[in-house]
Amino acid sequence: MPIETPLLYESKGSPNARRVRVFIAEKGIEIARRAIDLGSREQFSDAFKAVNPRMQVPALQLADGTVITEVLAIWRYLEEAYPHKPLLGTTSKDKALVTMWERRAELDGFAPVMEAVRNALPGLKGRALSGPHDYEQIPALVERSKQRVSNFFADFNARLDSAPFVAGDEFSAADITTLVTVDFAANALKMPIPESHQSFRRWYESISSRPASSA
Ligand SMILES: N[C@@H](CCC(=O)N[C@@H](CS)C(=O)NCC(=O)O)C(=O)O
Repeated sequence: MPIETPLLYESKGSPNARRVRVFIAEKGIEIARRAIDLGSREQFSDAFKAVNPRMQVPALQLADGTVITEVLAIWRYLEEAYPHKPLLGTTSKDKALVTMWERRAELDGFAPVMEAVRNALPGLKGRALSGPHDYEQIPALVERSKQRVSNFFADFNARLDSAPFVAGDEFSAADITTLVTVDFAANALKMPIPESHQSFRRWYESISSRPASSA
């Protein structure tokens, strides 16, 4: 059956899918969704492989059948297609700053949390990286990843000492990745933001109370 509006393939337990869900909720748009059950390995089913051969969520299928994967690419599409309430910046300077801070949140925070989790969980043996290729876990990476998460907390606390939002004066996608990273670290690694990091904790309280953050 042809799909008339974009269809988001996602999964409740997926932090990457949550980055897209919160973005959609912040924009206040309605996007049809289909749940892929990662717990029962539905990402490896022939039906989902036909949608995304990389076997990952999120994936956004457009009306013409095009499938967009990668959180940043899905965000870019949604920002252009639904330009009200911009979340990726408006001026050249702000767009660059949102990209810069969002990349730091992903590379210095989100990725180390993911690395620690995927190299530790017994259920992910042989699947240390998601995607089309199998990789063995490297247990020694877990401690290093946790050190990187601690440094991310300290660095972002310093940033939030002097800015109300991660990228500056406005809420943006950089706040979304940071929020998802903080919750992921607290839930999966039992690493909440340390009590000493008051600016980061104040930011978290305010951002997590936004209605879209529960998406
Ligand atoms: N770089 C991708 C990463 C997507 C990704 O890693 N998704 C995870 C869920 S958070 C997944 O699909 N995992 C499937 C698996 O572990 O086999 C993006 O930005 O969307």
